[in-house]
Amino acid sequence: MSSLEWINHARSRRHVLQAAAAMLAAAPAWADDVVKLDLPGGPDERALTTAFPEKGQMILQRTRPPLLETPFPVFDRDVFTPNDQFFVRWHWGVIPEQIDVAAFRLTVRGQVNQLLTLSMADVLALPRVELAAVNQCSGNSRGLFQPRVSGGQWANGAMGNAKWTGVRLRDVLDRAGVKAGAVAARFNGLDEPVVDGAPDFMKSLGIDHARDGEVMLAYQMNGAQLPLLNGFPLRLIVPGWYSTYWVKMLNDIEVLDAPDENYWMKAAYLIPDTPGASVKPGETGFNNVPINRMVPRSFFTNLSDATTIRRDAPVAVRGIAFGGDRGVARVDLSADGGKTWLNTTLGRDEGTYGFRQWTAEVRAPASGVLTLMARCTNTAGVVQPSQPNWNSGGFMRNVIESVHLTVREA
Ligand SMILES: Nc1nc2c(c(=O)[nH]1)N[C@H]1C(S)=C(S)[C@@H](COP(=O)(O)O)O[C@H]1N2
Ligand SMILES: [Mo]
Repeated sequence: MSSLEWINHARSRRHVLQAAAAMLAAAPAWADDVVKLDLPGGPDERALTTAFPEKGQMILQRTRPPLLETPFPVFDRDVFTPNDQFFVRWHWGVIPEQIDVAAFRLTVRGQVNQLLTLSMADVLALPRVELAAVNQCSGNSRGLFQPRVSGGQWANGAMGNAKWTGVRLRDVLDRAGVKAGAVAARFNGLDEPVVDGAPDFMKSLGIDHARDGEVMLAYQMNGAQLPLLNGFPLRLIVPGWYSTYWVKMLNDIEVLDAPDENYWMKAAYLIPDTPGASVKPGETGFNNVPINRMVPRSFFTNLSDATTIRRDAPVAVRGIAFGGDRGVARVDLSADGGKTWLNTTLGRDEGTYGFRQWTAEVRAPASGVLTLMARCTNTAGVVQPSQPNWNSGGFMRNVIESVHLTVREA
């Protein structure tokens, strides 16, 4: 899409979003169908919905503000998650239902030489960059925590991979001119708290991180404008970091000369400063730090505990993996409870921070149950743990995933 096409398309799209307005306000939550979930603490099933603007079928967690999860079979189709089935998460219910692109401005202020006010045309005129990256909620898979913790009970679908197109945050900051003594950049979007005095959602990055040339402001996702619910017209992309930092509908950047003490950095999204952010339930005496880099994960996409195979017949096994803040070095598969591991074949490398498909073939030697385990190692040598981590926030869930296949006689 050229810059002019982007702007024209944004204008013509406005009526779609107007229709969305009524929908978001009233939040009709009629269910098309239900999906079975394998969450230890329940619920056992959840509604599937197509009621949200620009979204296809999604798992409905909450209507206002919307929490929509990607149905897991979507991840088997492509390493890029389609925009209309990309998960959605907002903290506060006051979300603009339409954006007047002509009037939209991004402000850069604070410890800068000159205050910047950029229109979308100004943003589109900056050098264009593109990058594949996984957007994963810090609480993805929280519903699998045992003991159970409070918060959105996601299964594994609060993640997605997209090709993001936009501009470097560094280029924007350089235009404003970051002053010596700047320590962080704080990002705020157009959404607002429903109740007076509640903390507006804002996140910060250290100034060197913000200027690393990889952090970007995206105006396109998989070659199309961002869906409204995924942050139209502009959002922050922080490759390799949890998506709490990926501020949507971004319209304000403030360069700070002191660490950010706002609620969302100081009180929320803290993890134990321990290996894998893991502690024992009830444990105390550890430090907390803001959540940050992602860790490697891998998943089966074409097989589940509901799959039946035949003894001795070749079975194609497929999945996706990502390396967290690095690329995927390898994904290994075990059919003997982790005693021996077989190297799987990796699919095309679409970029360090994206999903990588992996494939293998197995045969079940005996009828009964065949358990398969998938384990990702990233290019820094970080390997997935065999035991799941635990913390009271339900953050950073990670474990070598297993599927239990039913094997019947040939
Ligand atoms: N403006 C704004 N940006 C936000 C949030 C929010 O509440 N408001 N939530 C963050 C969190 S916690 C997540 S998981 C991601 C979700 O991105 P998505 O809805 O595009 O999947 O948005 C992030 N950016
Ligand atoms: Mo999140």
